[in-house]
Amino acid sequence: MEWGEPLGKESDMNETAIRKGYEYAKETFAAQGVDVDAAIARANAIPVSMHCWQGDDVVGFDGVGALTGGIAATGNYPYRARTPEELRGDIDRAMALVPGTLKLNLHACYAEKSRPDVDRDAYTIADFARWADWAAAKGIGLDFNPTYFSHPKMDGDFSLSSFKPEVRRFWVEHGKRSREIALEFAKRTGKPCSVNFWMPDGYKDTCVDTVAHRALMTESLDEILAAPIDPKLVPCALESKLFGVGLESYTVVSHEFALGYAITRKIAYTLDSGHFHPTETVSNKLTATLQFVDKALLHVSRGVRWDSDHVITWDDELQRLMDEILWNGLERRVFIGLDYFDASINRIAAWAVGLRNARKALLSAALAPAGAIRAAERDGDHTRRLALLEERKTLPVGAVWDYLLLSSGATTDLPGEIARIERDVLAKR
Ligand code: RNT
Ligand code: ZN
Repeated sequence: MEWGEPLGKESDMNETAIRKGYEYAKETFAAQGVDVDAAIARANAIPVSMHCWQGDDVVGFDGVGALTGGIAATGNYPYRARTPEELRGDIDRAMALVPGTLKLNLHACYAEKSRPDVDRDAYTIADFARWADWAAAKGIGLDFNPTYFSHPKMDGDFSLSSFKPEVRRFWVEHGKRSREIALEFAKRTGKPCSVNFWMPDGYKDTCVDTVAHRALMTESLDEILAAPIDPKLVPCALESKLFGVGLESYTVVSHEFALGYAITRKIAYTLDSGHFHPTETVSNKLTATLQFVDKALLHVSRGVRWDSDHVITWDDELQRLMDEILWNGLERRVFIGLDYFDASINRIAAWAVGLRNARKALLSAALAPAGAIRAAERDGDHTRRLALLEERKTLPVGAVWDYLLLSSGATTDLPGEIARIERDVLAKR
């Protein structure tokens, strides 16, 4: 066989080799005091919320066309999902490629309107009935996001903090409806439904009254959150951002604003990996903020220069983030969602690669001999701590991962499976 020749898809030999690898890994990890099966169970139980918007370049179905708000999906790979049926089909296909517990993170612009004249300020569960039925049938939970972009009622890029009262009114109502819809989702799926508030509000150039918009934003958010809706069923979160494209100089909901608001209003803080200065990392911020907020929501993403939304790879930061969650037992206080959009590659592959990386990093965190590494730190033995951290990187995580794929029916041949889906399904669009 030539080097690089494709392997047969999940052949018997492959399966035998994977099982052998798993046995080897089990012994290797046991020698480190780690129970592989317990680690798999722990990593699999943590829900990862799949963002619906990777499938159609954040276009949605409530009919507004161009993407605004300082975010952009670049690339023109064919086969974008154009209808709710195509999008749900693609989500099903991507989910089938990923092991472990998943949720779907839905944006309000993915409404399937129950009547043609209903707008975002008046949406109800009726406008999302098909999504609720779909999720309930699959037995998965939903998360929700009001959509404060790509809409004629935006005042430029301002929404909740616009100087125009009628603009604020419309968007405040949208926020209220979003919490009501989320409550219905939670009831129908039997699982909590988070609501993430992200508003692009900001200026391209120097803002000279930086207080006014922030005061309005606070007032609008307070009004949205006034209705008593059980935060256990509908945890609300506020997402900060450093800047947007075309909004480089001033962002109303900056890091300090969002963290301060979340602490004082007792809601969750959303940390998006792409929303900070390039040398800042969300993994470094998580336990710092969790001293003061009860819950955090993650938008796991990958910033590259000025784009905050590249497909997540299994890099050091992703691993560090998952280590922080598992090593500190924060599974119930941190909601993990993904947030990226790449229109330059097969969109189902973009989903699957990122979701698999999130799960892989969770598995690696669960498999790591964290107790031994921490003991070294407690003993003040920083040499041993560093050596153990480096040794950990070459433990046979890959062998356990392959076994997890095999035993959960997620493919061990992702490129082959993607090519098959593209040929048999997508190319017929
Ligand atoms: C934008 C924010 C926001 C969006 C999604 C579509 O910078 O990250 O979370 O990406 O809501
Ligand atoms: Zn985000």
